[in-house]
Amino acid sequence: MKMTFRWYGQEDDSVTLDQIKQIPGVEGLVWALHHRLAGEVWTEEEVLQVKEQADEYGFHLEVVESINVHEDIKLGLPSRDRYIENYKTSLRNVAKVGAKVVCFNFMPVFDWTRTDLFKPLEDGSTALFYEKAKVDNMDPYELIQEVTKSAYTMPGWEPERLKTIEQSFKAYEEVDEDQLWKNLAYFLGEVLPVAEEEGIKMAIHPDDPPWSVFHLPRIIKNEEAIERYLGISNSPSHCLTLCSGSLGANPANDVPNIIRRFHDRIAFAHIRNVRIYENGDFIETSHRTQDGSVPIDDVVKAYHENGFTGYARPDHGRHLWGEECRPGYGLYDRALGIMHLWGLWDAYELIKRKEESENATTT
Ligand code: CS2
Ligand code: MN
Repeated sequence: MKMTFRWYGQEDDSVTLDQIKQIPGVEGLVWALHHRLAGEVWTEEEVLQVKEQADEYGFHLEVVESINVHEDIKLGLPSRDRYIENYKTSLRNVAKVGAKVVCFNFMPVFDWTRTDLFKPLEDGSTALFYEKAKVDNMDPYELIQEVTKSAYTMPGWEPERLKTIEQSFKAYEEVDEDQLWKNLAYFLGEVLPVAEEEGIKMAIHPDDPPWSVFHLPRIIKNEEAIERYLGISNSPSHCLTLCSGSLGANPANDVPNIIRRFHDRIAFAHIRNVRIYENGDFIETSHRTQDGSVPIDDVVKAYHENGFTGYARPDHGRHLWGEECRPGYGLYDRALGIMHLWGLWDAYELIKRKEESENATTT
């Protein structure tokens, strides 16, 4: 397991590279050109700038999250080919700074959806919260206004995109899940050969939450969908980002089991916990199994027993000790999360070593 940490860049992240350097075992930054809109080319010059910053601290840039997919590609519009060409150019350019995994998602209109970015937990910290009744019953525009009234916005809810959101909703009236699958397959058919050439694994992130929101189609939701997804291509570049918190928001998803089944196609592991309530609400918690509904101890075990050598990151964290940060992306809880993941991993390593030496002495 190669540990990484998501960083939004010098201008946009409250967490500094000095701080990340002090978290044990972090070797690389999960990065992106966050100022680039979906569909735009990431230029060589810009990615080289990020490389310079990372080099100063000895971090690699092997994991990109995300090169976002333009809405026209998801909608299957004729203009998609232009954006796909730009995507290929971006892939070639990130390969120049050592990218080996590119995370992306295929969620219409929005990236992750929450109704409260700073919901208090009983311990006094705050965390990202999803209230099902609100998403089910509120007009998306009203909800966006309410959620983003703080200084922060959510990915996909940026002001420049909100202007076109009405149009996007209209366009999706013509696109059902089957059509979205076809558009995804078309996109992959184009980009996978380039990814292969460049030694990059394209790792799709599951939908968060893993169900339809605002009547938009969503397809990467469960084990069955992952199976269907992997069936699209045999390319070694055709891989997964396995997000325990996204899939884990639906109690029907047995996350450790999904990891055991698809481990050889998981290029990137997002590890975090969520606590699910009976009414369908959920809140993000500490990584510990006891604090949420996802058995993180067994998630790590599933990776460990399969000798997982891919990349991992702690994904989101709570906001602790008054930290001011991007929602879900503070320093403290993600650092605690990493230590928890290492603690589990090292314990499973120790058990394995002991078993091996016992076996060696008895045979
Ligand atoms: C996050 C996502 O929701 C999550 O679990 O990790 O925001 C993720 O960064 C993107 O959806 C990946 O494209
Ligand atoms: Mn994730």
